[in-house]
Amino acid sequence: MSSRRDFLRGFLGGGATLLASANAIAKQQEGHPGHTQPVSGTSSDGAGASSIPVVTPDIPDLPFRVDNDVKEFHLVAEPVKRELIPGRVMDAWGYNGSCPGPTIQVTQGDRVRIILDNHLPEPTTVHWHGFEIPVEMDGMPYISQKPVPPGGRFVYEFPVHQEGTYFYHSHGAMQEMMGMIGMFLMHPKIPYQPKVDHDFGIILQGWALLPNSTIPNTAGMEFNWLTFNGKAGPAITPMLVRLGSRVRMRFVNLGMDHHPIHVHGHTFGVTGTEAGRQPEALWGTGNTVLVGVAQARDVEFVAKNPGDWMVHCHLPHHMMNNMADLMGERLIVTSALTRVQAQRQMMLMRQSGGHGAHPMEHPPVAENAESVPGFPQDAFMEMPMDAAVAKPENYGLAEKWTAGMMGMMTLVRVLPTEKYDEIMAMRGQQRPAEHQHQ
Ligand SMILES: [Cu+2]
Repeated sequence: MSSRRDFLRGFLGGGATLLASANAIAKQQEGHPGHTQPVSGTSSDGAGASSIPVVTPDIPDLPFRVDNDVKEFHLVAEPVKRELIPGRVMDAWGYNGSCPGPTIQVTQGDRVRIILDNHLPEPTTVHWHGFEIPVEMDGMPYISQKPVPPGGRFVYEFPVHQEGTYFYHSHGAMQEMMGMIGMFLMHPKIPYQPKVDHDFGIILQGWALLPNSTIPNTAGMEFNWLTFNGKAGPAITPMLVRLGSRVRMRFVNLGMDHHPIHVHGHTFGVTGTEAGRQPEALWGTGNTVLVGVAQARDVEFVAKNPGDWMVHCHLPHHMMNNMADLMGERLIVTSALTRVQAQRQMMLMRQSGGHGAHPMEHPPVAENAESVPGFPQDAFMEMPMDAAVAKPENYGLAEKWTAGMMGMMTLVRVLPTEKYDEIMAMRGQQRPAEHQHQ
């Protein structure tokens, strides 16, 4: 395993690093990039008066300006390039250069204005999923408003009286499948109890992306790329938390499949749905939560067990990249693959899956492997690409960790304080352009 110095050189592009100054930056950014202030805090009773901002890994927040007590956001619907894993770029649609769209964070009681500009080649609208707002603001094309033409603008404005994990999306079915969704987080006026130390949001999506195409087949039913916040494992940025802290994770699903999201090493309560906070009596206990289409689920737990713990969809085919390639091969080859065929399968995956730029590597297989019915299964899918996804949040993970990460798989890294601070310092040092494989 490389030393920290080597690692830093890797992602900073060489040169010495000044951890001292990085520490200072990280102190400000700790836990929530893009925010240095709590998002609410209207009451004056000091600690306990505000919620911490939610971190949506690999997705930026949408900035706003305040105009006479109205929080005004500017949302631009447009085509977006999204790199699922290094080397595999998708032509999706989204908002403000991001797919999923940027995260909107407001506080219960806010009045919100969202100026929508349509830079798509066809009409669109934005629906505010589950919002209790006047029907003219509901974003239903032809029903509650005229579709916004290409180059057109529509201004949504409404008071927010709810709280919880919400989202916005186009109400065109195909546009939804092109990625047009974003999180809309309503922080409660009075913070939830018990307070959490870390708060994360993840959008679950599935894509039918044929090996020779960069454009998702929005009518297809064979979903071969499965993403958290528009990234597939191992390119998804892990969630970093302090050992002993209380953690909330919010999951939102918009796609054609339901996703049972499983957290390793911890037991959680389901504290919220797509309609806000649940009464404590309903939280229950679990380690897997089914997030159905159009649903949101918040889970909370105390990160009491140190280590790098998996957070993933438990549908086996959602723990893979490039399902279509595999299915193509398996349809042609009805019996077990020979070693030669397996090698071809691996080549195919490398070509279409972004592994082409990385050295071919696979785990050892037995000498008689091809005579064993069923071989291969996972052997040629597990290809490490640690260097390609190196970033502070991945620092210190086991060598070849990336070989075990595909599809809807990421980590919650429960770190002792020193280690947490060290990585946050590295992150503070890193320039944004090098951070995102966007
Ligand atoms: Cu799934």
